[in-house]
Amino acid sequence: MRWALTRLRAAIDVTAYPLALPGADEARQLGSALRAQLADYLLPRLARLDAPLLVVVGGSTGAGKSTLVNSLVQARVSSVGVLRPTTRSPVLVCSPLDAAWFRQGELLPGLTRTTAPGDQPDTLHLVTAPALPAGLAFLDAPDIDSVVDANRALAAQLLAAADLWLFVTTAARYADAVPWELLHTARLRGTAIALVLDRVPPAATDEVTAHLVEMLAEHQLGAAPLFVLPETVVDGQGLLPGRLTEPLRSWFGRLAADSEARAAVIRQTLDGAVAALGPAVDSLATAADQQANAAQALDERVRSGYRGARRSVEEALRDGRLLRGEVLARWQEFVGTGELFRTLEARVGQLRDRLVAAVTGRPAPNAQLRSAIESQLVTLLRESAATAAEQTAAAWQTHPAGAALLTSELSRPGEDLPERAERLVRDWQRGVLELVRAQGGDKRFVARSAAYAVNATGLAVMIAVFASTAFIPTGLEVAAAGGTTVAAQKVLEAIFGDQATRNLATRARAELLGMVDRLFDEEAARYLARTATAGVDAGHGDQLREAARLVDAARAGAAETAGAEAR
Ligand SMILES: Nc1nc2c(ncn2[C@@H]2O[C@H](COP(=O)(O)OP(=O)(O)OP(=O)(O)O)[C@@H](O)[C@H]2O)c(=O)[nH]1
Ligand SMILES: [Mg+2]
Repeated sequence: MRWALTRLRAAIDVTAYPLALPGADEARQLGSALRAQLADYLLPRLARLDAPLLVVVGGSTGAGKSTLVNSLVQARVSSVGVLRPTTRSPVLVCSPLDAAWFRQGELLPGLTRTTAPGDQPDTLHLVTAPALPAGLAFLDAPDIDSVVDANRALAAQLLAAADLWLFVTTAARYADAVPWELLHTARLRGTAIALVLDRVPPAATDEVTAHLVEMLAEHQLGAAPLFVLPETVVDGQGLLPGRLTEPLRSWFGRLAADSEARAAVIRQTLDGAVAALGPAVDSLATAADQQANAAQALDERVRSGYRGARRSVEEALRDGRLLRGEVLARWQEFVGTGELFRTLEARVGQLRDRLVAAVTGRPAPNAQLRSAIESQLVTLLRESAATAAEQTAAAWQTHPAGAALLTSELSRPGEDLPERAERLVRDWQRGVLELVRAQGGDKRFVARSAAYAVNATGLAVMIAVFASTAFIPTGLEVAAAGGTTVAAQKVLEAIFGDQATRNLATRARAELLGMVDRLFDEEAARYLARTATAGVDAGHGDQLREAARLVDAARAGAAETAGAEAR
């Protein structure tokens, strides 16, 4: 069983609920409460079933808890005060014979043992009381309904470490909601509970007691022992008169004397606490699954946003949009005047030779066309990246976890995107020229082997990429631009009519799209890093369920062994 619980604790430890989903806060709180209970109580208790029974005295603010503990052990071990709340740092009082166990710090290991009273919530003031029999200890806890947050949290943590809850409330406060919520939880969990109705005005005793008994029955707590203490005057030491606390003291005395009765109380609370782990861990697992699903959904929105960007680049390459404006003008300039080409024959080989010839000795238009292509492409990439960043941000904004992770810089392209896009295009252009040069061995292709020829062909290939379907810019500014355009178009037609150019263009296009993919992957990675660093793991839900299943199996095994022993 301890092994199964240790494993469960590890599974709870590694599971985080970082995404801002409804229920995540609750899961975080439940997770840390369970972790605390395993460390504070379940593991040390299972390791030492014979350790003293710990009675945690909890209840309403100012109900007289500290006074009661002092009176039960016949010493002023815990401060009593008129200012609420008085008890901020818990006080544990035990027999000197049990002091070593509590000092050792197996139980409630997170609390530093002190030998003097303090007001730090992370300390445990240890006191011994010779009047207290061995085998039984009291822990005076802060108020469970405190106005001080730390008090409430600590009180809940201490109650989860109790073998027995001694609930103290008063005639004035017994109907308050908070104690009943805690009592309800305790009952569901099977925790051993006893109650003290303190400071009851004698005249109201019957009425108040009857009402409380009714409420206990309603909450299925009718079996819990109830002690009613009338309002009284405390003595000079601040202790209650002995005859009033006598029934309570003798009840605890009997429990201390009877090791079997004590073991039964411990077993009841322990079994209940272990059994309650299952449903609690189940709800953690559900929350963990929701985290994983949300992380996946957010990532999918990112991928879909950048798939859209990739598509828009592909489309722009396909629909000839890039062949307009500056690129077209430079292309026309590049291929020369209409004069030259009007006389061209349609034969491709000749045309190519003419093209090369036309370009030879005319480096300026060459460079201009190349930079026109570059700036067109860079603009396209920047626009597509900007749209993707914006659309992904919008998609995240509508998701609660996404909205929480979103930052304004995510909704814009990466800061260095412009440079990366420029580098990409230049690299690609260089790559296209390489490709052409590599074909240089094929004399058919670069007849003159001059750098100009490579450049000219390379640029023609790039242009071909911009019009990569059977598309020729027919109707596109043809009429307007007149002869020059017609010539340029003829060259295009010729280029497209040429299988070798088409093959090169296909390769160049694939290369460009591959580079664009990597560029957008890097852009998307900024988003994906957000969900990745959040630390959600899709396996955590199943790990939790598996760990809970092992705890259940260990419980069933333990029950069977106990049954066999009983027979
Ligand atoms: N007259 C009278 N006063 C009591 C009785 N019980 C407690 N008091 C006083 O009520 C005040 C609060 O008592 P505490 O014992 O400090 O109450 P507490 O529940 O420990 O309070 P917190 O730790 O602040 O939650 C003190 O002034 C006590 O002396 C009682 O039965 N009769
Ligand atoms: Mg107190």
